[in-house]
Amino acid sequence: MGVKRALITGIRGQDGAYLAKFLLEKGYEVIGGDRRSSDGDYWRLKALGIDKEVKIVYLDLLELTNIMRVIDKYKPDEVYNLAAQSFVQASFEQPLLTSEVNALGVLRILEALRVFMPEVRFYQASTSELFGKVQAIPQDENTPFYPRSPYGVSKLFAFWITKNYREAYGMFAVNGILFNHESPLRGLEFVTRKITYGLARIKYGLQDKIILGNLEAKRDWGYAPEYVEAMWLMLQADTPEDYVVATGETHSVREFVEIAAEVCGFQLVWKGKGTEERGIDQKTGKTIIEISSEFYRPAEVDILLGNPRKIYEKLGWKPRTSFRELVQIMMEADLKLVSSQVRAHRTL
Ligand code: NAP
Ligand code: G4F
Repeated sequence: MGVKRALITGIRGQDGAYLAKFLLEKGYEVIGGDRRSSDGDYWRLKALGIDKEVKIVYLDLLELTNIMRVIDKYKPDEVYNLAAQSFVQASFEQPLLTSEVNALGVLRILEALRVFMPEVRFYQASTSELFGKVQAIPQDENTPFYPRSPYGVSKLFAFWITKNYREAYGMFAVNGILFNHESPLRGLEFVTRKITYGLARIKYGLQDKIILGNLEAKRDWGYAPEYVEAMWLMLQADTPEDYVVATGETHSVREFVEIAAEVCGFQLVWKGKGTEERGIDQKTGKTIIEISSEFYRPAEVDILLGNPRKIYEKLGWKPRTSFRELVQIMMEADLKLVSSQVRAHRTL
C-alpha cells in the first residue's frame, strides 16, 4: 500500500497541529484544511516545526462546494474533522454561527464523503460537553447526554449524524468523545492557558492580575499530544465505534490555579467568598487573582469525569501524563515564552 493521505480540518487549532505532527511521523501525507483568515499565521505548526510539511488548503465548513472540491481533488484515506467554533462561552454569544459550523458543517462533510468517497475513514471531534449536566459519575459511552450550551447542543447533532451515517450508509464514521485536553499550544481563551500565560506575565511584571470565573468547576484534564493518538487508533480499528477518551481523574479550576502558582514561585492564599474572593501572593501581599461574574456561564457544566476503560481494553490507549505534570508542562512553557517575549522587546 502507498503513502496514506489524511485530511485534517481545523489545522490551525491545538489538536490539528499535534495530529498533523503525529501523522507525519507515521509517514502520512497531511492535507490541512484552513478556513482562511487575514493573518495567515500557522504559529502552532511552526512551533512543532512542521509548517513546511503540511499541505494547506482553504476549507471552510460553512461552504459545501468548497468541501466537495477538496475531497474530490485530494481523495483522502482518512478525514479528521477537528474544525469547530470550540469555545463554549462564545457559543452563548454566537449560537447560530456555532451551530452552522459545529452541526451542519459536519453534515456537509459527511454528504460530500457519501458522494465522493464513501469508503473513507471519518473521525468526528465529539466532546465531553455532551454530558453537560451529568447523569452519572463517571461518564462512559453509555451515559445519557445532557448538553448545557449551544456548543454542546451543536456537538450533539454532530455526534448523532456521524452515527447515523455509519448505520444508514455503512460508512466508517466514528465519534471520539474527548474530555478536556490541554497543552502549551492551547488557545489563550481557555481557562488553563489563561491561567498559565497570565501567571507568567505577572511573574515578569507585564500584568498585575488574572480575572477568572467559576473556580469550583471540575474537569478531567489530559495532555493533548496523547489524545490525538487516540483519534488515529479509532480510525485503525477493525470496526467503527465511538470511544470516550479521558484520564479518569477530575480537578477543579482552583486546584489548577494553585499548582500553577506554586510552579511559578508564588505563595498563593485565598481570601473572601464568591465574586469577592481574591488570590493573594503572600510574598508580596499583592492580589494576583480576582473573580468576575463576566466569566461565569449562563449554564455551567459543574463536573466532568470520564471512564476511558473501553478505549484501553479495545485499542490499548491510556493517558501517560498526570494532572500535576500537565500543569507543570504548561506553566514552564509559558514562563519560557514570556521570558523570550521580554528579551525580544528589550532588543527592539
Ligand atoms: P481549536 O484550537 O479551537 O481549533 C479549532 C479550529 O477550527 C481552529 O483552527 C479554527 O480556525 C477552525 N474553524 C473554526 N471555524 C471553522 C470553519 N467555519 N471552517 C473551518 N475551520 C474552522 O480547538 P481544539 O482544541 O484543537 O479542538 C479540536 C476539536 O476538538 C474541536 O472540534 C473541538 O470542539 C473538539 N474538542 C476539543 C476538546 C479540547 O479539550 N481541546 C475536547 C473535546 C472536543 P481558526 O484558527 O481560523 O480560528
Ligand atoms: O477552559 P474552558 O473554557 O473549557 P470548557 O468549557 O470545559 O470547554 C473545553 O473543553 C470541552 C471538552 O469538555 C471542549 F469540547 C471545548 O471545545 C473546550 O475545549 O472552561 C473550563 C471551566 C469551565 O467550567 C469554566 O466556567 O473553567 C471555568 N472557568 C472559570 N474561569 C473559566 C474561567 N473558563 C474560561 N474559559 N475563562 C475563565 O476565566
